[in-house]
Amino acid sequence: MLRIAIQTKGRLNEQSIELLREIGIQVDEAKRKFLSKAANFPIEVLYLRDDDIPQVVANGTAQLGIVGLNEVAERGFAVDIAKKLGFGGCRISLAIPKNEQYTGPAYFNGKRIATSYPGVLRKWLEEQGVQAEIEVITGSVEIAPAAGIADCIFDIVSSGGTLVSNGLVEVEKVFFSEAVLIASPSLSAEERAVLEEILFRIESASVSRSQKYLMMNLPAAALDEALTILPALRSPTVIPLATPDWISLHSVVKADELWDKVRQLKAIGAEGILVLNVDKIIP
Ligand code: PRT
Ligand code: ZN
Repeated sequence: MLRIAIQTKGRLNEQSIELLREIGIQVDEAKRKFLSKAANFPIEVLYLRDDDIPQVVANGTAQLGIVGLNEVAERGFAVDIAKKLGFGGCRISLAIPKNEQYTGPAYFNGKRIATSYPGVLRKWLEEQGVQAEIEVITGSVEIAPAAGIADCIFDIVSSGGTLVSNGLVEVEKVFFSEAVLIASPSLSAEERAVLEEILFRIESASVSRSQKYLMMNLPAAALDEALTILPALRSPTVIPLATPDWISLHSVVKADELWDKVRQLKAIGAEGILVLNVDKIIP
């Protein structure tokens, strides 16, 4: 039985559960406790604070985990990054009071910087050859300059709204993060096989999220042109209609090309175009 550690509550909790659901791992949320077994997959879900997830995966208490890359980098435990998951995107940035003149990394010489990410910050300061004082605080880092605890901050930014409302300006984007699936470096062959199955399912789910299923009626004479517009997985499905000289055409298109394709298909006479979400694409 494999164990996957996810965040109990917070920004990554819902999307972690949603991802598990999407790949067919059902966790009964009503019965959520410290540890809960999936109904239909050989896996147990361990709920933890995100700070603790890299450690339990590194020491093998859980074989897998879903956590922000920022936590993995900060904690420094030996874990494998099995997959970037495309949600929880953010960056860790240096920000200074908005009335200050920023002159480049040397600005931070002799400054006191408040952060919950001393490890990532220390590494950057060393790379830049900057001598600064790090004030480690957990939570509400953005109020540190106004409170006189520090001169500037190194904190997570996503929309940037929190910085603006605290009179701060982002001056260095140091570390880019998103949620990742992490794995213990010492998985057994059996555990590795379950991980491979999970990776395969995540890949299928992400491919299907980026695709749309299109159905339309089309004059049969326009088929050749339609085929140049719609390169499907192999080839579009063509079904004769009761109306003579008309066909029904089914195809899969990339979601970001949908409107362009629809416009081109309408131009060659397509009617009654239906667009459906794709649940899974199994290559
Ligand atoms: O309780 P637990 O320890 O598990 O949770 P936590 O409070 O430590 O973390 P949580 O739930 O806030 O965030 C979990 C993870 O989400 C982080 O480790 C990041 O990988 C990711 N993430 C993505 C973010 C943000 N976006 C984010 N905007 N984490 C925090 N923030 C905070 C940031 O600290 C700042 O206070 O949001 C504020 C800035 O947001 P903007 O949009 O105003 O720039
Ligand atoms: Zn945390």
